[in-house]
Amino acid sequence: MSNHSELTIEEKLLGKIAGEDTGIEIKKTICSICSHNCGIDAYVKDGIVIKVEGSAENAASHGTLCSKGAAMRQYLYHKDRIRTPLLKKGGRDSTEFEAISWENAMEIAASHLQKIKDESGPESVAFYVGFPKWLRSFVKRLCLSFGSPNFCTESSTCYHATALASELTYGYQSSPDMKGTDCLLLWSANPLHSDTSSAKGLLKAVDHGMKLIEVGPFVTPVTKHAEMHLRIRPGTSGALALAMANVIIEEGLYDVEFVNQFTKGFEEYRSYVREFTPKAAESITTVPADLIIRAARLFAKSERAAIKSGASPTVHHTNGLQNHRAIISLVGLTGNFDREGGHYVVPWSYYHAPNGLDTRDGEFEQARSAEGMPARVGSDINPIWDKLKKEGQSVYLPFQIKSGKPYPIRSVVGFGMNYRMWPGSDFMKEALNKLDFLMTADLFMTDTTRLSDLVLPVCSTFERQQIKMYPGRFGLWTEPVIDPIGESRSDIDLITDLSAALKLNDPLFSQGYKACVDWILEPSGMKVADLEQHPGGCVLEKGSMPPYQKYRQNGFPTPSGKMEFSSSILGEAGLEPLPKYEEPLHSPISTPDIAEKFPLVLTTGSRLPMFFHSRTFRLPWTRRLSPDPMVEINPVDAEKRGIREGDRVKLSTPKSHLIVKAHLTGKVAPGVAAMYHDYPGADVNELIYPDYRDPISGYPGFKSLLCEVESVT
Ligand SMILES: Nc1nc2c(c(=O)[nH]1)N[C@H]1C(S)=C(S)[C@@H](COP(=O)(O)OP(=O)(O)OC[C@H]3O[C@@H](n4cnc5c(=O)[nH]c(N)nc54)[C@H](O)[C@@H]3O)O[C@H]1N2
Ligand SMILES: Nc1nc2c(c(=O)[nH]1)N[C@H]1C(S)=C(S)[C@@H](COP(=O)(O)OP(=O)(O)OC[C@H]3O[C@@H](n4cnc5c(=O)[nH]c(N)nc54)[C@H](O)[C@@H]3O)O[C@H]1N2
Ligand code: SF4
Ligand SMILES: [Mo]
Repeated sequence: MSNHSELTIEEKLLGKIAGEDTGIEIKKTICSICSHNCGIDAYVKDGIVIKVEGSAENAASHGTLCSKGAAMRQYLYHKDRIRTPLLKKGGRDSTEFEAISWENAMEIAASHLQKIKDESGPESVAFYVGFPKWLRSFVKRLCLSFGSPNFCTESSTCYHATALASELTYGYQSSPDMKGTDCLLLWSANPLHSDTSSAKGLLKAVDHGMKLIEVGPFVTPVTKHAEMHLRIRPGTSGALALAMANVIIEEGLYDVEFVNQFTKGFEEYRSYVREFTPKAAESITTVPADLIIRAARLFAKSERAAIKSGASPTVHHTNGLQNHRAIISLVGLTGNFDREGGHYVVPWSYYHAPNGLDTRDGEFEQARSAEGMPARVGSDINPIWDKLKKEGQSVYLPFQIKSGKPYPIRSVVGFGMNYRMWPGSDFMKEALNKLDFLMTADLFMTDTTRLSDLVLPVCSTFERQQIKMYPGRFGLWTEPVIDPIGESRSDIDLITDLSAALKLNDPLFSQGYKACVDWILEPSGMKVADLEQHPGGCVLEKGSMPPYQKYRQNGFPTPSGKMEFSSSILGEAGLEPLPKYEEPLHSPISTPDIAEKFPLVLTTGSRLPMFFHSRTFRLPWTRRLSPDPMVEINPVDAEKRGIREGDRVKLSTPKSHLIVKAHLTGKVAPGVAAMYHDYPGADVNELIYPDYRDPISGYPGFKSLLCEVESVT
């Protein structure tokens, strides 16, 4: 590499070249715009980040940054960053705040929370964390030490239901092993938009001969690499999976030894899937029967096969949990569970990274047992969720705040809380407005912080310490690379200070973040100090990956000790034990009367590469890539309605409507409309009923409801 000695100092400064002469230093950190936490080389001069680049030594991101990460400086230094603690002046409807000190803020927070605790019990304070994952164990520990069972998170709408489906079926979660996998069923996942760090590996595997079957209503950047694309009607994954099972069983392509020895309920399942002939499934899913047959054969005849599903698109349906059980049952049926190149079970370690390390996250979170505390939010409605996930079902939070039943929730302490995440976000907003005390911590002033009585400014990864474990045995510890913006602080300092202000006497919190992390890591034999020696990250030497086929020794951690086609837990709860297919609550088949007025199937929130939920709309670089809120429809449907590209249209559901732009694209199938969530000024979640949800998981039906699009131009 050139040492740039031929350049003048002015040229070097212009090129932002690091060196003693330019005073530009390269400091190692990570991007926190999403939880992939790609490695970043921050070019820092005079305490200011002047450039960011992907950090080549990061084994997870390989030196790459996506469009959002590349705009990191706009995120860091945005004018919306909250610079001091803010106290609302005037009543709930006021939008005026006064700046106060941290000391004052902690006193105010503690006195309100203590008062509510004394009057109504600690359970009447709910603690909530939005998308941010890295601080969750700390907030949960705070919540339980305070005495409240109501720890709630954004996972009430994300990933946990796919995990729940897997736990009900296998007793644990698994993921594709991608070691010599011959066939990958990519079921509702668009890694080139949503999981860029895994995309490279996926395309490489395809180059090396792995066959890809894509399932999903959209044409995606992966489609051209796929052997076949099963373009289903949103919300019908279950019917497709059952039809694939039908073909696999009828043609004798299933793993007889595994099924006979290690599964429960196969006969009932076999007899149920007889209904789902490829022809029958074609009429439900719109996928041609011969394509279903070909996909089933390719998947089942492949030596090593796996299913990569998205974190949430299969479960964002009112029938999502059973649909997902039907999908993952195909893994066991074909004998691909817990084996090389199939699905691998690696217990989750610190921050949910499957890396073979033994850590005590669970113990840390449960500083105090929730046993004996009142029932968690939503547990009466979704007892299975409550039993297995052991956290409140956030989707039910606004209902309990509003009704005061079974007991009042009077305060919410929210970290990274965005009420626009909720189905019926207007309903959630009304609920928050009913609280006696709403306190939120965020980097930015948002629609939610603006509602709050007390707003606390937190900082980004560039300004804080953070441990990060990546799947694939790589980890790192960051030190701040710049001073915090304004008086913002790390969430962890806020949490530990609040704990002290509430006099919770937490012996670990009082020692600070690093000591807490060391405590969590202790069984692994690793310490923060080991990671500190490698600021760009290092391979985790400690621990070892578990063997395959653990079930042969230990059975499955389900009530029967087997993989359960027929779930004991669901059966005992009086629910349907088989992964039975039901139509979405609203669909052209289940509610033809509604479909008459709202004939299109609406799917919301499929990921766009330049946005991350609510986070990057405010960044000029990313916003410019998709400036206006738009609904995407197929040109065939547009033509029927006299709609042209860019027309202003009314997108309506039985609940409400929005005026947005029309984008005509073959990406969405005929009969389907798609809109991204969180768009400022056009919140699609206002079009969804707050109780439009799956009866078992409580998950919202974000991705299959009914709508109509009409021209208003
Ligand atoms: N850029 C970006 N990346 C993200 C996020 C983001 O906001 N922005 N969010 C992150 C989070 S929290 C999550 S949960 C993941 C989600 O990311 P993914 O799991 O990839 O989910 P989506 O992009 O919603 O949908 C992926 C594919 O699912 C299919 N699909 C859409 N609707 C349906 C349906 O009704 N049924 C079926 N069977 N398939 C459907 C479509 O073909 C779509 O291309 O992305 C993560 N990554
Ligand atoms: N219609 C529809 N709605 C959906 C979905 C959909 O597909 N369709 N997807 C659902 C899914 S899967 C998800 S994951 C949710 C997204 O859930 P949200 O929680 O809405 O996600 P974000 O908007 O990314 O983050 C919330 C807030 O966290 C703040 N934040 C960022 N980093 C930190 C931090 O380190 N500390 C603190 N205290 N705050 C921070 C951000 O500034 C932001 O205001 O949306 C759900 N809602
Ligand atoms: S926003 Fe992009 S660069 Fe940042 S962590 Fe996520 S994928 Fe990586
Ligand atoms: Mo999510």
